Amino acid sequence: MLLKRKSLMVMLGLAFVALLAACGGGDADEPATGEATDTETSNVGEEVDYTIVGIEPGAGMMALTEDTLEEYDNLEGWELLEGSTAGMLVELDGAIQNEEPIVVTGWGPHWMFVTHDLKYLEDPKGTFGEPESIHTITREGLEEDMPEAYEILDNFHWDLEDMEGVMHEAEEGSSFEEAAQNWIDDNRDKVDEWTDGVEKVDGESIELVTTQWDSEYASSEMMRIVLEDHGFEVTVTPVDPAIVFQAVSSGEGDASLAPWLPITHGHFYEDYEEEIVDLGANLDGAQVGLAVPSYMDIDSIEDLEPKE
Ligand code: PBE
Repeated sequence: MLLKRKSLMVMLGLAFVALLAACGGGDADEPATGEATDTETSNVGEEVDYTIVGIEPGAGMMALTEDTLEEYDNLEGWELLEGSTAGMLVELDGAIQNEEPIVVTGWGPHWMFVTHDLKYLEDPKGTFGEPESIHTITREGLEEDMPEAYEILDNFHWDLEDMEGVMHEAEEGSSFEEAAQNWIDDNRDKVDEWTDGVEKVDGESIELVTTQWDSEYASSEMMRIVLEDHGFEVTVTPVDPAIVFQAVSSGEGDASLAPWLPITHGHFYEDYEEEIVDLGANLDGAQVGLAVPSYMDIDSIEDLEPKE
């Protein structure tokens, strides 16, 4: 289903490019002659129409990018395009195939950095922060109500390669469920460390709220299986980051593995800090920033020219 939608979007994108070429639009002709050395002398801002290709409007990264547009004087006149992660990835893919310049909201863990040769632009003002962590949060009272789940969630920590492994397998065509199950089978020792000594329960219901990015599908599916193996009935509900915090603070959701902190979801965290329990990092080394294909001759956000 997802694949089909993706290829339809690619086809639409190609049709659009073909149309542009047929109309003889000056811009569409450029990439044919566009060698790496050209980018040095030409104006990247102009070439990308002073536009950063963004994702879903509710993403933490979108707010960070808006802050970035305000913080950097050289980004005067730039715009951030709202859309979807799938749409951004199609644009990125198209640009790279034609060796055209493009500036996107990038993050990792994500396969975009594996399948494409990308680099983060340096961020001297630090609006995107340093590499951060993905945290586990729970509602108040979970520790008393469901000590077994609380303990497993509290023990849960895995490495970048673990999450990337699940994401990679899912990207290759497996469902997240299959990929997560395979990871669990291959990493029994790690899972045992989280669950050892924790009593099994008999069909208690627990709701995990999560966001709709692959990294969070990977962690939530994996934890769903681990908790189900421990006797829980698990519901996983994907929502916007703001709703993750709202749901856990109100007790509608029991826990979440999705908050990227301290930066990406920092403003939500600040709003709800008093009403949630933060169990700390479940993964270290997540990163967000503006990303460009490596063939582009710029290295820093400050290299992007203002709109005249
Ligand atoms: N992301 C991926 C999300 C969180 C996970 C960085 C695109 C965001 O809220 O920006």
